[in-house]
Amino acid sequence: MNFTIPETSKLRDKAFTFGVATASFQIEGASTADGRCESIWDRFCATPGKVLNRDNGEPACDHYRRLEQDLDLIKSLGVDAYRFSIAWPRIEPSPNMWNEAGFAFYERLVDGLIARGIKPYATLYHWDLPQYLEDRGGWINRETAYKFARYADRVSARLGDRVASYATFNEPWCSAFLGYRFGVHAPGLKSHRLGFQAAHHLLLAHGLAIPAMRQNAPQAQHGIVLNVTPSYAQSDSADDQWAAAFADDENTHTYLQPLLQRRYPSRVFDRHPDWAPTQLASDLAIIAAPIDFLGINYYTRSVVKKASTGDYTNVPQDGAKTDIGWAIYPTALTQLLVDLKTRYSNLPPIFITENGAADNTGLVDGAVHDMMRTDYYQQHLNAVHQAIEEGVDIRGYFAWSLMDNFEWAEGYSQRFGIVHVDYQTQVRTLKTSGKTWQIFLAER
Ligand code: IFM
Repeated sequence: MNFTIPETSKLRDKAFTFGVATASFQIEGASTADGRCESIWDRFCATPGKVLNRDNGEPACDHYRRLEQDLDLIKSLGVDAYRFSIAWPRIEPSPNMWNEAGFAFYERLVDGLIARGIKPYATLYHWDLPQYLEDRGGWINRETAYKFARYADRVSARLGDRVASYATFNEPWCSAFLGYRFGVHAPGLKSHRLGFQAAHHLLLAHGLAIPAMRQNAPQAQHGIVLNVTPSYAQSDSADDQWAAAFADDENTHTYLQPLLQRRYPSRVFDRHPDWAPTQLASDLAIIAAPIDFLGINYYTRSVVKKASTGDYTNVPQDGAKTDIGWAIYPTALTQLLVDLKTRYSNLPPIFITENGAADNTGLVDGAVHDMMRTDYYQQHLNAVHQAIEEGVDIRGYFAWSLMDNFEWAEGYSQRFGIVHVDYQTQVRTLKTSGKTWQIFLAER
């Protein structure tokens, strides 16, 4: 099989970056190796009732110990870049203690990629906060933003321009809202107020970190990655239209407006003044530090209607869904990208930093025929192609994920990989989707 992409598409251009993505906690395992400290996800997994089947980050894909083999696997795909995250608990396992073994692991990873002709795309924070920081309030504590900036400085000073692209945060919406507002991710707190306060401190941490990162790695690109699930109104009624606009402000523009326009969307805090975060007058200017790219993670859309109590509710959707229950709706990706370009005159170049499907098709006779996932990629590549045709500056696309891994509160029950992982034997098997990527990438 191969993906069908128009001959003249920019996606066929070698300047367009294709890659695969992972995150530290989801693949590394080795949670006590070489001085790594406990993270909020280790604690959350150990708390009964939080993670399906009480799964945890051990051994995950045992990537920490299988680094060389996994680097060869990435190479075999023919990708231009590999997007990974760095575990803060390996780098600073206790306050102000900078762990040589932690740096050495990521140095081997980065150098191993470069030796194989693959560009390293590093994310500094993909949800694994050191537990000792959570014990002091985590992202509710303003101090954590300054601690992050120091950590980002150390890492970028060490890895420098060997890393082609640095993202401060992956999906601050998830860290703040799933972690502190809805309680379904670590650390499991449930308060609107705390959710927005955590969001503010994550954004502040991003803005505080960027100048030093730029100084340490002047040739690298610096940015941030947001997850966006665009909201569609269930009907044309003014109420439902309002609900969709409110939901987008709450979930997307609460993050994007401070980053690009130095302000929060008024619709949310006018309606809920008690949700507004405590901030200093200078914070928004710090948050809006110029960035070189914006990463967009896209999986699905939502449909909403005005709620009789509260603001809006999600409406169940008909039609095709992935195995995790998320609607397959590629048109929303094109519309989102075009909408961002229209709304934000200073929108930086976009990278689709994650896109993919949970498809739990199993191994049969040594093969995984994950046709739903393969088709999902085809449809979303078409959607990206269409957005480029409509004038959006998109520079790259990363498939989530390189391999099956720990899917947070869903444990190991949901498989997102283009490579199958047998968690008992740690054998990796390229799926049909992975083979399709391989053929497409080789033929560009
Ligand atoms: O697995 C996650 C990843 O960590 C962040 N983005 C969404 C993926 C699928 O849920």
